Amino acid sequence: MKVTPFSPNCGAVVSDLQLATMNDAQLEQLRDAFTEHGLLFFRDQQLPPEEHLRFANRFGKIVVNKFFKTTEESPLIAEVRKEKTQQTNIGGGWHTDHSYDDIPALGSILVARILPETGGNTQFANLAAAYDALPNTLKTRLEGLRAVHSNTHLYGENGLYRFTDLKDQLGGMDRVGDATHPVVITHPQSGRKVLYVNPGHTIQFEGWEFDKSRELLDELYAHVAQPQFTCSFNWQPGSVTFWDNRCTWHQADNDYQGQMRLMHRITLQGSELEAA
Ligand SMILES: O=C(O)CCC(=O)C(=O)O
Ligand SMILES: [Fe+2]
Repeated sequence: MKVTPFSPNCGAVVSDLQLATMNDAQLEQLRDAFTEHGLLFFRDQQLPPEEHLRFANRFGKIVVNKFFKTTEESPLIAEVRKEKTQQTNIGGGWHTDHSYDDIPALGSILVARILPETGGNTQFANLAAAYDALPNTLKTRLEGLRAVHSNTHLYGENGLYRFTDLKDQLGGMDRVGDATHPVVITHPQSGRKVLYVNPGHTIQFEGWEFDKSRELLDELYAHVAQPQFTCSFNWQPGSVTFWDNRCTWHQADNDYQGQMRLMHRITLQGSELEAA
């Protein structure tokens, strides 16, 4: 198995490995690569739903998303679907999955099922690298802060998604809720300091006025979204990505109107996040 950086600060490509048939030693190597990079890309995989599930179960414990439809094949696999006729896509803005849970997801394993001819890339950002590059004054300001993460503004009764053509694809309107997490966490595996806020779910710093929060969050978001911390993955049939939700953001390009795109996602359970 070979692990090659995808871009200087964002992701790595794992080659010479079939996820479906890897042995236990390879799985351990894969864990190390996942800890080091937080974002792994795989090409030319044979990973039908039952093998997708088996890989997820070998790596960790599966956790089911509260809002997405699941696949016909398994209630443990979420469907990230955009029909030809739909305008809105799932995950079209920068976010990290499940940060609104008290115990956010460890990571997500996304498998391409139906792809548009071109477009439909997924972009990623590295929040450990972004934290390291913050000016010291800003690092000091973030010390000890906690932030509120929510899903109500997206999936609640009056949430953004309810006013789009995704609404019939989403359930769980009554399962919305918030959680608070440290703004700078120590990553449970790598031990690196990570900036843990994201545009999709973080609504404000705990105990701060909304406007003051907004100002600092926007400054942090602009910092993270810079090219040196981000990358864009072009899907091909057989592509798989596996990202760590504690140290990355992602967003799906919505640049293929009139074409269909279908992905299968399995999310893995994480652990409580500790302040750095
Ligand atoms: O469709 C994609 O590329 C990613 C969508 C997304 O946000 C997710 O699967 O968590
Ligand atoms: Fe997502």
